[in-house]
Amino acid sequence: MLIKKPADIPPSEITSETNFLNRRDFLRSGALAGGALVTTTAAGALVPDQRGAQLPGVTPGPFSTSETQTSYEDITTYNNYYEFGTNKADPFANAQDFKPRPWTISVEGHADKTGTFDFEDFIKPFDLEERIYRMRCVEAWSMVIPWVGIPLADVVKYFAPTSKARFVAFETLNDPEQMPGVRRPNLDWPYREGLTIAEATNPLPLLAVGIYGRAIPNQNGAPIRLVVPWKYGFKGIKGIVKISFTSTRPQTSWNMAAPREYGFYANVNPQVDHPRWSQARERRIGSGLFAGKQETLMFNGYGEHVAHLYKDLNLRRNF
Ligand SMILES: Nc1nc2c(c(=O)[nH]1)N[C@H]1C(S)=C(S)[C@@H](COP(=O)(O)O)O[C@H]1N2
Ligand SMILES: [Mo]
Repeated sequence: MLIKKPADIPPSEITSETNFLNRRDFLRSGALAGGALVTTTAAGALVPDQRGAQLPGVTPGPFSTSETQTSYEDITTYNNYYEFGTNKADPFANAQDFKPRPWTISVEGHADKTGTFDFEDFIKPFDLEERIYRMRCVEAWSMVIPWVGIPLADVVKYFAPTSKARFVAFETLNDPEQMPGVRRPNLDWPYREGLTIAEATNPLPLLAVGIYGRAIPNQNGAPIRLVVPWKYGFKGIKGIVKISFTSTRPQTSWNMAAPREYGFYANVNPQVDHPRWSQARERRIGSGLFAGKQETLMFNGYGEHVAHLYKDLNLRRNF
């Protein structure tokens, strides 16, 4: 065989974009030839239980940007995950021994289907897609990340919320044994987030289980985290253990911590500044110290897909 098996690719090579593109061509050609590695009709999501495992059955999803992808190294070493510390390097340093298996997710509230599911059973009904999304942190930096995940809209429809459900609430694991950050009152644990049902059933949000075609690292939210590309990064809750369908607006961690600074909507909006800094521009991580800043786009550039959700909302008051 001339082609390296993905398992033979050492992690050090993953940062190389050329290598990644070659690997993708390889995956595509495998799909075209009907190869065993990738089937075009995925047989349900599967995430092997090994660190950094190659994810099988990933198909390219819609909405991907062609912008230069942030390196694997930057994506996995510059993080926000307060359960593992408040500095950008802390999650990489402190999350290595975290155990993302066994893992259960409970689905609760106003829905036809509810219950507690093993992670494997939770993802199995869905297909794995790769979507390359622009991500914008409220701290005015950004990345371009090739996520692998299952569309949140499919998950919501599968659990069949009733007419009483107006919001979807998410919670992170709260485990002081494994998460040094939750031993301190930095935030009111567990970390919480929420979306309206209309936002959660929009085609863009993903429940991500991978990056760069591999199982998502602990510091990025293993085994499953939310990705909402038109909102600030803090909506992308990591290490999800609970999903609830609620009739009232759920509390969200950053809004609870500083309501004047972080609202429920948290839509990326260059015209509405954070009280302590401008949101007009952003620094693309990995673009070099002297690259300068680039303009932030309304809804992070995803307006054509989501602007209609907010047409009757005053975005200055509902930030
Ligand atoms: N549970 C939990 N999820 C979280 C956070 C956190 O502190 N705890 N930080 C958020 C913030 S502020 C950002 S910018 C993104 C960062 O995701 P990344 O580290 O994978 O880039 O995760 C979000 N999800
Ligand atoms: Mo953030």
